Amino acid sequence: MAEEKKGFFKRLVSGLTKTRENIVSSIDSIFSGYSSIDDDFYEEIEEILVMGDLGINATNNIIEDLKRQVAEKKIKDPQECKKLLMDSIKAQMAVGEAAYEFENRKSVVLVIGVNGVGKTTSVGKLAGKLKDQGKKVVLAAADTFRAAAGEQLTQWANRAGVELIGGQAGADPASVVYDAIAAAKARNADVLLCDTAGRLHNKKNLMDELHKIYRIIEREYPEAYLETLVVLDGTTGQNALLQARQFNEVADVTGIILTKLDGTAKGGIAVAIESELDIPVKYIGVGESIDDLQKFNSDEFVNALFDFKEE
Ligand SMILES: Nc1nc2c(ncn2[C@@H]2O[C@H](COP(=O)(O)OP(=O)(O)OP(=O)(O)O)[C@@H](O)[C@H]2O)c(=O)[nH]1
Ligand SMILES: [Mg+2]
Repeated sequence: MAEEKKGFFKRLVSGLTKTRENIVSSIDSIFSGYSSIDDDFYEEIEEILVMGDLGINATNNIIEDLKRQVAEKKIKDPQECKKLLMDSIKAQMAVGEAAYEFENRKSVVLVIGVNGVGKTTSVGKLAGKLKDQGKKVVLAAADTFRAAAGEQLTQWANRAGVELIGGQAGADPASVVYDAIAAAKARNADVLLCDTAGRLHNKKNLMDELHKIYRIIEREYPEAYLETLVVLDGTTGQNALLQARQFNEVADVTGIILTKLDGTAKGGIAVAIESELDIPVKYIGVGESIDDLQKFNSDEFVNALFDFKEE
């Protein structure tokens, strides 16, 4: 377990290389380039954070926090601001254990998101993780829109060693969820993970589909703890934020899975999502294999981003 974590941290550090080059190296040059802390210094940091996709809210908070601490601690050396800045981002993004309540309850996890962001892959990875924790997991292949989707999820189910309930291509996704709930109850499953289709033509369509699924869950499995995770592609920057906002309008989103942090220059979006929408990033993906998904840990994330090694 410790080994696995260490491996993940390494992948995170390397995955965030482009984001680091995009944000951190510019910030570093400001810390070392300025000899005193003045308005220009703050303005330059502010600009980099905004350009680095951290969003206005988070940036303002970080700058305010920095100014307050500099005043309180009477800091004179710009270099000392780095640690303060990191701590400020960490604090803003901290996710408490309560965010993972569904892992310890009888729960239904609905995984939604636009096409290609990594829903099916994330469902597969999450199934593997929960299975490793000794949980009984059932997967619902509720993406009946794409013919190959069921096959793709079946492979993940096999890899993770969990059961899958599917439907014919073109079948009603809500009916697949209905069948999967029956199976989850019959087998006394802990977590029912539902993969959904990313290709719903418009907002009305998506809303109708989701509401139908929610109705089935409420009616058939009211005792289950309901978690709705939106999957966002970390390479899409501001677009990901827009998607999260849109899904939040049609569903009661409880968390984000941010994928493809390996190789994006736009990893700063993780900070923006949290502060602009007040929805926690609960999991991050840094690759395509089953171990490449972990709970989001703000300390780890910011340390990896700044390539900072804890003593
Ligand atoms: N590098 C990288 N690739 C990922 C990650 N997560 C998913 N992918 C890849 O992204 C592609 C799309 O993933 P899927 O899981 O099929 O995405 P989806 O949202 O289910 O797509 P649709 O069902 O078509 O809407 C696949 O090639 C995955 O291997 C990640 O964290 N890192
Ligand atoms: Mg899919």
